[in-house]
Order: sequence, then structure tokens, then C-alpha cells
Amino acid sequence: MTSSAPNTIYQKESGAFFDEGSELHDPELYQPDRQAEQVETLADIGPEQIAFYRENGYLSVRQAFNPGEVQGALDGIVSLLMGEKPDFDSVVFEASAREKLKDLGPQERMDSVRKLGEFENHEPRLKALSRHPAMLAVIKTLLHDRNPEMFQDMALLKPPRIGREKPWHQDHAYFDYPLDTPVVGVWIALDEATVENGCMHILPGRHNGPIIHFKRRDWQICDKEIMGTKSVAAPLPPGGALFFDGKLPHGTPHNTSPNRRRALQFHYAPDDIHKTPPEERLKHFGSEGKNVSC
Ligand SMILES: O=C(O)CCC(=O)C(=O)O
Repeated sequence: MTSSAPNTIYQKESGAFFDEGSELHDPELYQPDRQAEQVETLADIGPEQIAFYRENGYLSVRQAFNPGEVQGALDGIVSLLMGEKPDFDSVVFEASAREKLKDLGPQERMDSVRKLGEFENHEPRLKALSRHPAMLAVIKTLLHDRNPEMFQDMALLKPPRIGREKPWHQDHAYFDYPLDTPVVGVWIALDEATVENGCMHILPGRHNGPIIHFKRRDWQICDKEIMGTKSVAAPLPPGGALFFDGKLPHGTPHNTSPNRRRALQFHYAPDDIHKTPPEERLKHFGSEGKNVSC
């Protein structure tokens, strides 16, 4: 899970993990001047769309999954949250829910969770989605025809009003894979994702190299690198999917709306890739020894 990298601070308390931090972001960090281009379905992806992905670092598909698949994923998340899978305990709550957690019913509990991870072997409906054959075929093409292996699975719930920002970052800054490894992320909307409830914001075309990350509100790109930059918003209806390069800068703002913004995120790399030590990753993405500040 990107945010469970060693650089992110968690506190475990009474069997629940809390994501620390309540600092609000500057609204200037999320000022899109246009929306991501979209294709309608996975079947519409051909050579032109693959070339678009190579140039821009993303591909947005309006209807990648059907309503039954979306509902199955939501039911799977509820089942995990309600403790129906006793061995599963990878739930991170919003820090602001800490005081009231023990008094919450099922729906309120759902609206206190920031994310869940590493669920594929606990929830068959979520596992099935991560192995969706038409999606895997697209990912294989994006990986230059190498066989995809999923190495990270997350559900990101960003609850109404309290769902906090995920600051701007490149996912590869969290992954111990050689810098030139092709990595494809797939972000799947389970509710309508809008600018107001915290949809993905991206910087198309900025996926060709590492950007230095700092530990601030999270392990993130320095705010001053982003301030004033016109980003692209990637709103999606439920069942829509954003495919994105592991080095594409992206972030999601605070959910200021009364609406849920639940999403899944899976990451894939070629199945023959070997991990590198964290020092190798920090050589590219860390600030140490580079005479830079944030
Ligand atoms: O869904 C979100 O809010 C952000 C997810 C994300 O960018 C990440 O975890 O890497």
C-alpha cells in the first residue's frame, strides 16, 4: 500500500490503525484547468490510446466495470470492515474518528475509514476484480507486453467531510523496484468521483523521471513544486478506471462534500522484476545529499 511505506506515520491503538495528521492543504494545490480525456470502455483501447498513455502517463476509461462488479466490490469492503474475515486487520481509520470509533454502527464505521489494504487473499470479490481478464490484457500492453503481477491492493474510502488529502506524489517513490521498471496503477471509482469529493488530479506528461519527495503531510512532492501548476482533474462515474504510470505525479484533495468517494487501487509490474534495497529508491526520490529544501 503506497501509504504504508516506511515514510508514513501510523499509530496503532485498541486494535485499529489511525492515519496521523489533520493539517488541511492549501486549496491552490488542486486547481485543475481541464478534465482528463476519456475513452468509453476497455474495448475502445487500441494503438492510438496506448500511444496517448505513453505520451501522457494516463488513460481514463469511463465504463471499465459493470454495476454488478462495482456492487460486489462494495459488498466485499463492507464484509472486511464488519470483521467477517477474522484474519484480516489491515484497516486504517481517519485520525479524526479516534474518539468515537467504539460507538459507531456499520455505516458510520464505513465513513471513518481512510483505507484498507492487502485484502486479495481475504475477499474473493475484490480478488476477482484485481484479475479481471479485460483489464489485465490492457495492463499487459501498457507493460510492453510483459506479464503483469499485482503487488499492491488498496481500498481508499475518503469519507464525506473528513476524508483527508493524499498529497501530490509519484507512486514509484514508494516502491522498491528499479527506476526503469514499468509500473501501472489502476484506480477504480466505486462512487462517482468528483472534484468536490476528492477525485484524482494528475500532471499529464510529467511521468518521465523521478521527482524528489519530502516527508511533510505525507511522503510527497514539495507543495512549492505544485503551487500555481494547472493540473488535470480525472472525475469518473462508478465503474470508471484510471490507468496511470508509476511515475505520474498525482494527488487527491480533501473531501469537502457530503458524498462518499470510495475507490480501489491496484498496482502491477512485470512478473520477472526483482526488488532493490530502499537506499536505491531514496537515491532517486529522496532529498539527502542533494542540497534541496522544501
Ligand atoms: O484515492 C486516493 O485518495 C489517493 C490514492 C493514491 O494516490 C495513493 O494511495 O497512491
